[in-house]
Amino acid sequence: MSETHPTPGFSDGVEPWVTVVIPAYNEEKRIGATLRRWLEFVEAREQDIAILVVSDGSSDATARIVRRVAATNRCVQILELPDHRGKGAALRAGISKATGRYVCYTDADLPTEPDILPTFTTLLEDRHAEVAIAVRTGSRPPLSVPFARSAASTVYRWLVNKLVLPEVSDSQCGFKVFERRKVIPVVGTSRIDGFAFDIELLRAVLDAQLRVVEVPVEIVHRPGSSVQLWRDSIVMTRDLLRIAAASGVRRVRAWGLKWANAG
Ligand SMILES: Nc1nc2c(ncn2[C@@H]2O[C@H](COP(=O)(O)OP(=O)(O)OP(=O)(O)O)[C@@H](O)[C@H]2O)c(=O)[nH]1
Ligand SMILES: [Mg+2]
Repeated sequence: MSETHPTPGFSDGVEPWVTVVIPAYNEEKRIGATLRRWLEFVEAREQDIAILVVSDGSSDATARIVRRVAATNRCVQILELPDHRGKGAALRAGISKATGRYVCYTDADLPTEPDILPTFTTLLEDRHAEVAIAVRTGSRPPLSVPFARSAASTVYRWLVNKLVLPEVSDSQCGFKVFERRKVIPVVGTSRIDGFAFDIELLRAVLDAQLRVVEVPVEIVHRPGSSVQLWRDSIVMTRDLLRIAAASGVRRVRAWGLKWANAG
């Protein structure tokens, strides 16, 4: 598609404006269309944008599809990890390879149109913030989303807010942008391999006194979710409790230190 387009990021050392990291596990049905939309956006922009898809042992055609797109679009690259460890592990690996001023990470099912990206970077600049996260607006999920799935999502969102992230109204929306240099050290401290990666990262970002801004976004629901309700709910709840416990321990330690120094 864009042999003549400047080559952001990957092949010739040009630093992109943003690296977009897309975790993708068995996404053969969705990743092709998503990359097409991103490439349309990239071609319409002056700034260089690099797109890095991270597949960790997908057993379908995901990697083949992305490799084919990457062969003719130098702004696209795939990172193939041998072991299947989860979305968080894939994001951590992808983000560590990102270059440029900003990193955006978003889902392979294109939860929102790419052209929302400049709104996020402008907001980061205007508000002197380091992280901008999409938060789902109050619109009800479509009927195609099973009731049990949307109920589990609502309960989980509430638990996250009460236990770990009172400052954030929606940690799980699949579109986030951050200042790479400021946030990379925080990403380096994260440990969660699964879907709760976002929660751990946002808690650590806030604990590091970095600023998070929220951007209300209308999300598009597409069929083909990678979430397995029971299995993933159990793992996500376990990870949430781990993050809550670790954050509690850190807070108690900080109080202890403050108290000892005051005495
Ligand atoms: N690399 C990698 N990506 C994953 C893994 N699990 C999920 N993902 C990706 O994480 C993103 C979010 O997954 P979705 O299936 O859209 O789940 P969701 O957005 O939380 O929920 P939905 O509302 O059902 O879309 C997608 O890009 C998935 O391909 C994994 O184990 N490895
Ligand atoms: Mg999704």
